[in-house]
Amino acid sequence: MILQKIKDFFSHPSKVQAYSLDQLEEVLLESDVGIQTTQALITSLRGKTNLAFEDVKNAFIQLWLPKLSSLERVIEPKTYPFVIMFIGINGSGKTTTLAKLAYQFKNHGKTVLAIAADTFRSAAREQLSSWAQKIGIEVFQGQKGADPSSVIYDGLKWARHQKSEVILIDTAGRLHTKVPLLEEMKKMKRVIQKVSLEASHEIWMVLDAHTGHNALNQCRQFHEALGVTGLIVTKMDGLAKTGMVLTLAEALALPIIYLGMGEKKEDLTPFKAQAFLERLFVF
Ligand SMILES: Nc1nc2c(ncn2[C@@H]2O[C@H](COP(=O)(O)OP(=O)(O)OP(=O)(O)O)[C@@H](O)[C@H]2O)c(=O)[nH]1
Ligand SMILES: [Mg+2]
Repeated sequence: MILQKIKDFFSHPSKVQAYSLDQLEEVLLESDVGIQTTQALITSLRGKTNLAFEDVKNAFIQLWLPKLSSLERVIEPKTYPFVIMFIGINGSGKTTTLAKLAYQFKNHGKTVLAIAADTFRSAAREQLSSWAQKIGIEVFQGQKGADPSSVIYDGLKWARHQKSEVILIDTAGRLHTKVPLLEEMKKMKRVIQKVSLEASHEIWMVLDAHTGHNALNQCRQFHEALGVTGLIVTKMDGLAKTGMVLTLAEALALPIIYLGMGEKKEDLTPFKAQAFLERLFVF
């Protein structure tokens, strides 16, 4: 996808014959792969004769594989309860991802409780309830307009009472630039830490793959405020600018846990570096 320009470059016979590394360098820069990647690729390709598209593809994958592989993370909790709070900007796919994950844990025989801490958007609680019904999990609902931290507090107490193994917390979408909303989330995190002392806590940021360049800013600010423990990139089934995953990997090196591949409950796949990189070259 982001590498369409490289493919085009090699699909013009005249260009291939007359190709030069300088021209390829120009194309790489236009393809949005970044200066560092471009320079590393050009260095690794120097001296090769009859350069073809496959050579660039293989060099690109070799270059990125070690870094991206180090960001894979398998979710097999060793201790329960396992608490995950989902955060991100509006419409990134938090609620849908929560539902998909609930479905996976449920299929592994775990008891799952979803806490509806998005008390802001009017249809949010109904959306989560409708998913929960489909999947067959319980939802802890707060009052509409309630303080999300207090909903989390009550929800976690309820989870303890119910002996829930996996607790998934849905939160309202918010911009990374809105300081009061970031402060609100910090408070939510403090509540989780306080109430579930013995549990493992995760904060997963859900990002839409179409976000483009702004993704880095978003991630950085959420991470600074909260200490994000993992990323989920959604809407990978569309024609996404997946290049932003590379930018994030380079700049922040946060684990990438799952990729969202559609709107159905089954459409969540663990992030695998090799498959991800191969996919960048499918047009
Ligand atoms: N194609 C596709 N659509 C997705 C994916 N994940 C979520 N969506 C869609 O994106 C839209 C927004 O998803 P939500 O889960 O409501 O997003 P959210 O982050 O909870 O939104 P807010 O609560 O309003 O901030 C919905 O129409 C989802 O069906 C995905 O992986 N692929
Ligand atoms: Mg939502």
